[in-house]
Amino acid sequence: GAWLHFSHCRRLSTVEVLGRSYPKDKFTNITPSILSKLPTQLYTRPGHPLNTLKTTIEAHFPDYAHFSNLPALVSTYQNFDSLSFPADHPGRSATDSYYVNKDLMLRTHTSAHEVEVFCDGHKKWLLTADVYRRDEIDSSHYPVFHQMEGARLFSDDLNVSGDALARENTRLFSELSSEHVVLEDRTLVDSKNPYQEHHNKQLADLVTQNLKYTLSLLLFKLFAQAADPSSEAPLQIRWIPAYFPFTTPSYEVEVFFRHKWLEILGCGVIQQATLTNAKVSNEIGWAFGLGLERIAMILYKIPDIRLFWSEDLRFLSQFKPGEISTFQPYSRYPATERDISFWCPNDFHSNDFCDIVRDEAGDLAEEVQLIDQYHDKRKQGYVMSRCFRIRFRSMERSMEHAEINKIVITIKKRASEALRVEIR
Ligand code: FA5
Ligand code: MG
Repeated sequence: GAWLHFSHCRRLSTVEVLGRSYPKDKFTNITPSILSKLPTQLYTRPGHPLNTLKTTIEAHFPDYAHFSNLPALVSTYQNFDSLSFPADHPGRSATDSYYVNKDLMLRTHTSAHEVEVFCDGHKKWLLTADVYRRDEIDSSHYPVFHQMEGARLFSDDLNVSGDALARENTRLFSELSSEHVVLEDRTLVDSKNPYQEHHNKQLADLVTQNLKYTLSLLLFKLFAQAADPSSEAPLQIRWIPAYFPFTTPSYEVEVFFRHKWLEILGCGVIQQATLTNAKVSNEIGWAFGLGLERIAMILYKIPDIRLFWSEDLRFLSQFKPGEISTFQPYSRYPATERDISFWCPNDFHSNDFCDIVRDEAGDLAEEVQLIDQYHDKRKQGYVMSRCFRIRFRSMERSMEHAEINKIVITIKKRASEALRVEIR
């Protein structure tokens, strides 16, 4: 559906997204392969690890409102301005985000819906959605992934909400203990990660504590439940200071996984400007955004983020609805590598090249790696030569060399036309 419409419209001035036509302009960079992901909604498929993770987290927050079918197409106001992103924030750039045109884009995070949900009067809620980012290609990055946003508001009057919050924090703290998880906290509120000026410090402190305890308890439950009793070492989790334009203080949580710290969430105390945009300025509150694939990869021991998109029964039939189990690897089909070298114009950006690769090769593109850069002053106009190595592998079948050759020829052709590179 989406693909045909796109190619049909390619020379016209509109692009069709989820059954509606939108005018194109110089920002338009959404590709047919991305459009084809929009209707998928992996997290709604019973038994899919993303669905089980979503329902497990929702069950942990039974008194929160649960949302999960807001459309991915949002305004730049929703995604950025309503959250106080400055005009020159790099996330706004067309090299990082998918634009339908200058006013409409695919959400890059679930925070894009904060203002509308608060505006509807919800004070405790979770929201699950597919999000889209132009990014590199490797085992933990995919241009479509899933986030779950959570948020909670309290009266900004210490006399109204202080005692209940303090009691709740004491209770949450007493529940925080696990043999399977070690928690490390490297955060401090300081001048680099401050409370907001107009907030009562004591209340802001209680809200920050409530955020940390609420999330830590969720992570303890999730990871303890999935912990392998035979594994010697407990899982390590750490809190570190962070920066987001729409929260302060702000934090990120990382988990030690496969010899590296893997970031699983961002969170913080909501900036007053966001609450004012939502017409709830007499509240104070926190919000978090979880990366669902990252957490599912740890819980299920899934080694590659592309597996979430597999239709292979050897993947799908392993999982039972509601049950978190360890992924059993099956034999992989062989990989084929191809190098493509070209001279680049000065405005060359590797995300543009990766998008062409993804668009032509789809999930056959396992990794794109820049293996060589070469500088030549004598060559007019084109000073940089770059060599990219593309690794192709199918998750479900073996591939013919002729098939790969055909894809590579098309990638070269499209790169020379659209990116004005000169193939070497
Ligand atoms: C955000 O998207 C913020 N909206 C999170 C937030 C919400 C902060 C509410 C404060 C309040 P970030 O870009 O760090 O932050 O992404 C959040 C999480 O999404 C990351 O921690 C990571 O787990 C996941 N994530 C980010 N990029 C990718 C990717 N390319 N592939 C898979 N997961 C990703
Ligand atoms: Mg981050």
